[in-house]
Amino acid sequence: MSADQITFREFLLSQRSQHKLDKDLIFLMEDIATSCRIISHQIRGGAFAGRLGATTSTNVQGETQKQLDVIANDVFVRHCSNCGRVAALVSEEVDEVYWLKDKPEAGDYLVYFDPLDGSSNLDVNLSVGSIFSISQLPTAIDATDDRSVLRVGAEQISAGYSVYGPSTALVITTGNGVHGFTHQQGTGEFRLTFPDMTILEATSEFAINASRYTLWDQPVKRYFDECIRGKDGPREKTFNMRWTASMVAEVHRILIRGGVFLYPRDAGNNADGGKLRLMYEANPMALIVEQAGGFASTGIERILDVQPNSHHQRVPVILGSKEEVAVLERYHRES
Ligand code: AHM
Ligand code: MG
Repeated sequence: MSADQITFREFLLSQRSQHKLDKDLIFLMEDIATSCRIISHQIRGGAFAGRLGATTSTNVQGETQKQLDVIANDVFVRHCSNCGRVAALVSEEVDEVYWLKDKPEAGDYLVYFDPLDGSSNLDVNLSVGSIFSISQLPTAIDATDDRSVLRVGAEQISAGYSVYGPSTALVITTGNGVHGFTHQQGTGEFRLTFPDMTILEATSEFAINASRYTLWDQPVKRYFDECIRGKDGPREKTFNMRWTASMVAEVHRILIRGGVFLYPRDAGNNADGGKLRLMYEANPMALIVEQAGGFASTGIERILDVQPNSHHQRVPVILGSKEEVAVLERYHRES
């Protein structure tokens, strides 16, 4: 990576002139990028700071040390509050909607985020990430009402994630394709390293937590059974399987080399919704995946069309290369 590659700020400013983005959206996205930089820094010092995994230990001053997911949430809340146009924040870490305005105006932003996704990976030093989504209030509201944040995913104006792996990457969309940035040590900048990311239409790689096989619905069992039969099975090709237990890392891999990711409905998790949360996990990833030419589905409907009924709602997730998602949707229809 060279210092000549354009920075995140330069990129956003060029998008602003090409696609007429609101300047406050650019400020907000820069604040989110700053949050990701800080979280990345905190994670890299995690073991030294004694804050990995489920730590709630007391330090030498007798202060309770916060877990990294609580720290990451605080970082997001603090930085997203900088932009005077944010009406409310919805975080995986907080039960309630956090209203920043008493009387939000039309066009004010709603920011949804999972500050540290896949945090079970922290203990074992594997990739984790942050996910965000931005929508807007269509009309002014006189008083805050939590139902106002229940916007359908198709209304998102921006979404993205940061993956804290061997390097820190930031991948975003403002509805004009998907673009990836890598954090450059030294300058501290996110620089554009993966412009116009696209997902291969065909793939022979899938990702699912196969230990949950007995809990899946029939169409997902059928898909899995056929994949593992390889060349001699009905799919007539050899599949590879991956599972990192970190959706951000899975989606990043799919953007780089194709694949399909499933966290389907599962009798061991919430009966109607699988494990992942609609508003700050499934929706942002669905927008990214569709913008990159892939597809995201519950198996039955497009994720971006799911009407939310609660801000922590769960939803089955099947996303990635178009051809495989289509096969899975067909199996759901046929069951
Ligand atoms: P989290 O938000 O509590 O971290 O859970 C979400 C994560 C996803 O990143 C990942 O796909 C999934 O949980 C892994 O779940 P499992 O441990 O059941 O394999
Ligand atoms: Mg999560």
